[in-house]
Amino acid sequence: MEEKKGEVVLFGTWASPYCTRVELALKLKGISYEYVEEDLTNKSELFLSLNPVHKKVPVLVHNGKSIAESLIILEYIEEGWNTTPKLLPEDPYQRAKLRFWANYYDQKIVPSFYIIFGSKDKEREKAIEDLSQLLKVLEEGIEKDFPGQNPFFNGESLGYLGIAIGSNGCNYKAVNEVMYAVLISEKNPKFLSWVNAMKNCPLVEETLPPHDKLVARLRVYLASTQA
Ligand SMILES: N[C@@H](CCC(=O)N[C@@H](CS)C(=O)NCC(=O)O)C(=O)O
Repeated sequence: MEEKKGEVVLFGTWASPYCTRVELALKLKGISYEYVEEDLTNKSELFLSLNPVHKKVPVLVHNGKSIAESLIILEYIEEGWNTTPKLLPEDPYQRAKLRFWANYYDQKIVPSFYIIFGSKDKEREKAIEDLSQLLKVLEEGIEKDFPGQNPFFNGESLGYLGIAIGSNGCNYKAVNEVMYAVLISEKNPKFLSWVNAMKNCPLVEETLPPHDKLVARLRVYLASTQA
């Protein structure tokens, strides 16, 4: 049930997994919001004034006040709306571990995708192998920190870590198609099964960018890295 907490506006761009994170959290909590598509090739003055430090989407504007950085926005939504479902569990240690792995994903896995896109031939093969090793660290770490649990969900519904990782990882088929390579493969069976389970959530399915549209967008991005 939505609490009446004023006006919420999300500045985003449709292909950005960081923006998908915020959309997932807002939808999960049942928070009404206005969406503004920002053209990153021609950023508006309004947008630049809302995120003058990083100049990146997503930016959430709540009652005229702006918040940037997707993981920080998730925490703001969790703390600002006392509605269920909760994105994080009660236990502080579990919360810290979930934040740790979300941070690991952003610091290690996401840059690895950029390296793969920007490389060629043998160098790209090596970068794909490096990604697999980083995913293995994630798989083992999560198994160790959350034995017998599914930390991507908080109870029945998608949680903070599922949002953080699923928003990006669930696009793996589009990435494979663009690269003519298998970036996420059976070499990382747990990761594959986690993202496939998240992809099956109706909310995730309706919020992720459409496959073909994303493939076309990623092809343009790939061409720009190889130019
Ligand atoms: N750490 C940021 C990353 C956001 C980000 O990289 N956004 C990209 C779109 S996917 C962006 O706005 N890029 C514009 C630019 O770099 O000029 C977050 O979690 O929100």
